[in-house]
Amino acid sequence: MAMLSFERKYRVRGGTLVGGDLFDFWVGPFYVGFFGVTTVLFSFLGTALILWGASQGPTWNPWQINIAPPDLSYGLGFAPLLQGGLWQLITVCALGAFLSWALREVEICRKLGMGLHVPYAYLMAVFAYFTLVVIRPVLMGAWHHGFPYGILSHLDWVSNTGYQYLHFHYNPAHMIAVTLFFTTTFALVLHGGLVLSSTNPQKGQFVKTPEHEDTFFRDSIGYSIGTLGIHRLGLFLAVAAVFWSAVCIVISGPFWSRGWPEWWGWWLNLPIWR
Ligand code: UQ2
Repeated sequence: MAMLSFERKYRVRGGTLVGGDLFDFWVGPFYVGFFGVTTVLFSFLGTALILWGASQGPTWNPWQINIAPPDLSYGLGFAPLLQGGLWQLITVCALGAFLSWALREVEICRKLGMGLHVPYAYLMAVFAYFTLVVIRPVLMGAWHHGFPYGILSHLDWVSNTGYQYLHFHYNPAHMIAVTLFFTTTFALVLHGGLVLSSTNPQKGQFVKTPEHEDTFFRDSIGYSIGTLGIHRLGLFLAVAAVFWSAVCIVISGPFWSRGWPEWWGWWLNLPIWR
């Protein structure tokens, strides 16, 4: 079915969570909805605050612009605008925009009668950001522990935070997260390669069936996970990678404040080695 005739049939009112019919319309190709409006408002306000913060700083070099969280002494209280208050407002705008975007996705899913897999997957990324800038700072008692908003400054934060725990690769949750990220790319290269190899034939050749795809993996490794299964696996791997990333940072500080190599003492001290 041509895209336009499909859209004529399915671009109908209803499915909204908030606002009823009020914002139930499209602008060009984009669905608006109540949460489209809040997404735009939060992102414009957040971007304006970043630009104003940059104008109060020492540089317009895009790599070096930095909007830092408050000093440790402000704890979990409000800080003056140029002492981290901007960072706090920008964080609120970012979370407002991310949550609005997720809810706009939910409304679109509901309109189309689809499952909510995409918004839930997206929300896992929002949860990882929330962990970095809210959950961990709250557990550690100061907004100071959030990461700074800047291209190079956030990289410095990641590096410094890692070295604070001596060697982050010894963090067991980090190990799980990294393994899941690599496994995600492995699954995607298998899937992308398999689909292209069977559905994009040379001139004069025919498109192959899913049985060809199954048979390739049965012949080569004795097992095929199936055409639906590979997508379940991909969603699981990607969501789990992000989840364990959030775990690996939230345990660093609130639940383990020494070097991560030392955490493995429990293994070295097992009585079986004596
Ligand atoms: C598969 C299948 C697909 C696929 C892929 C596989 C026909 C189009 C890639 C193979 C995947 C397997 C065996 C799982 C590998 C496990 C991990 C943890 C990476 O069988 O069905 O459908 O795209």
